[in-house]
Amino acid sequence: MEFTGAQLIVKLLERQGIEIIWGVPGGAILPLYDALYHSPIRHILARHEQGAGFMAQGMARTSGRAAVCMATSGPGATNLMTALADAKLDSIPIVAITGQVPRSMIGTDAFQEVDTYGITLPITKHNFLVQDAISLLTIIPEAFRIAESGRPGPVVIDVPKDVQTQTVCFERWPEPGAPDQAPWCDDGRIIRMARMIHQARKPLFYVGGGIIAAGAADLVRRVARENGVPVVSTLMGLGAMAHDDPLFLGMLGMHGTPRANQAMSRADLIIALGIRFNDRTTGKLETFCRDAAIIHVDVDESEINKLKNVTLGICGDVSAVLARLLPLMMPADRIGWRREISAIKAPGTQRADDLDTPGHPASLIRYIGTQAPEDTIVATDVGQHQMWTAQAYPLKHPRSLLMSGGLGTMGFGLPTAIGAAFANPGKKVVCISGDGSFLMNIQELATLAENDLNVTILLMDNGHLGLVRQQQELFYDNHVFASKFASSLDFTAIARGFGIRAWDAGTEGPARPVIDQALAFKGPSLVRVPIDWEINVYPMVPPGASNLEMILEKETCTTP
Ligand SMILES: Cc1ncc(C[n+]2csc(CCOP(=O)(O)OP(=O)(O)O)c2C)c(N)n1
Ligand SMILES: [Mg+2]
Repeated sequence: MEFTGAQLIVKLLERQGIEIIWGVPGGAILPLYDALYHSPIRHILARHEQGAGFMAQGMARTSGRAAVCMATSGPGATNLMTALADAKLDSIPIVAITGQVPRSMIGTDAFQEVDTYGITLPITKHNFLVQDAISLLTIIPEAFRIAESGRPGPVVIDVPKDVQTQTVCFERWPEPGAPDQAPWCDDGRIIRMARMIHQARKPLFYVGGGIIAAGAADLVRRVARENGVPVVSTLMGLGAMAHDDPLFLGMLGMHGTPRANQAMSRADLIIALGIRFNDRTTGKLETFCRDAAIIHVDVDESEINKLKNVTLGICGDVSAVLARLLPLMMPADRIGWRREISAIKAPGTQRADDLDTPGHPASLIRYIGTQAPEDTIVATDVGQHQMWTAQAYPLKHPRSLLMSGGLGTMGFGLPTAIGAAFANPGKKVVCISGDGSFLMNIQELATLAENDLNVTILLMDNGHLGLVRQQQELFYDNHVFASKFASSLDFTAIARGFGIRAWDAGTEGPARPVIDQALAFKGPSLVRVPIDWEINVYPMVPPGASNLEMILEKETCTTP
């Protein structure tokens, strides 16, 4: 068989089962675009490569499978970086294909040349600079294998233009790339894990994004129920437990529930599943769960004992580990421990108040969650609106909340929601954004409109970079600086300019009926919701403080 490098890439992607690619073309990747012209793979034109990267994330985060984005060399590749770094920190499988200047021009500062391989080394799970078209036969399946194996992550394939046009002969197609078997741990460790749980008086599950990635949410629910063990979650683990499960104590950490943070400090055994002891969840690490024994299960061996020394480390697929643990669990209700947690005082009251105050953003977000279909997918941006969503959205299912956890990327929401809508055509997708974040990828409204996707944007407009203003108020003597927008934008007019249905909950009546209308609308829509700029997200653990030093409301605020 005789193929060009570009044709090879496209055929190998087809054989891999790829149906959609998001990207923006340019000179160094035009041979590949020309090969795509002849392929059944759909190409979706984003308006910025970062948008394309996050659209691929929207598919990967909701499906668990690697999704593909493309960019040209130089500025196309550099525009992709934020989405790649974001995927790296949140362990999302992405395969990004970038064009590169011809091999003979590499290192000459040629037009639109950047060292994509060098730049992406620290922000990808792996990267390739393709030296010869024939090697694509191994590199393309290998990229998918790496992206999806063990702890998932982004992989870059940088393809010089002359490699795309190079013709090669070969005999056989390789097998599509598939994830490796997860590492296997011996029975002894699982038995020891079961024994430690049985012997503990106050055990607590601490679950993270690894549970979602491993498809282990049902198993966590079953093991917890079987043995009466309460559960706390990281931001990335939200959805693993239903929000109203009696065993679920909510999110822990910086904006977590006081009950979750207090329970963590009282537990005598922490069973950490698919988490990485990130500072936003642990607070000051030295004081985090100081008196508890810790079991840590993770598919990535390098996470075990990385930040916190643990009593028992188990490297393996958390789903397989829980499936082996389940038959060893003895029924228990742990009524004493659960009563102790329920009796924890004060805690959580701030959030309950917020939910009961009709104009409070948390209450509006809870309302959206009760009105939207149960299988709705929610993507947020980064800021106060994100934290209110994490605290208040009534989640029932894994993979239904999409957030930039590790990198905290403003601009994540809209393109990720678009990718999720492509991947889940029957479902409603809601994007909860802020007036700061939304502007960071607003150009993707064009992609949204022309593809007529069922995405409703709730734009929480407080005229501020709210979470920054909040930190300035609490920790910098209220020096509100560079976080208030001097001008206010007519977001509904802007949305309409892109061809999107838009309502203004400020001028068109109370927010709830307007939200109802937008949710009922099938297609791209936006509701601007004015938010009182003075409202802060509480509770809040000051950066660097212990999780027990939560600020519950304004009056009690302290400087770290
Ligand atoms: C790309 C990027 N730049 C800067 C920041 C720092 N940052 C975190 S939250 C935030 C404010 C977000 O404002 P907005 O989207 O309006 O949300 P709000 O907090 O007002 O709800 C900023 C600037 C970031 N997270 N990402
Ligand atoms: Mg804002």
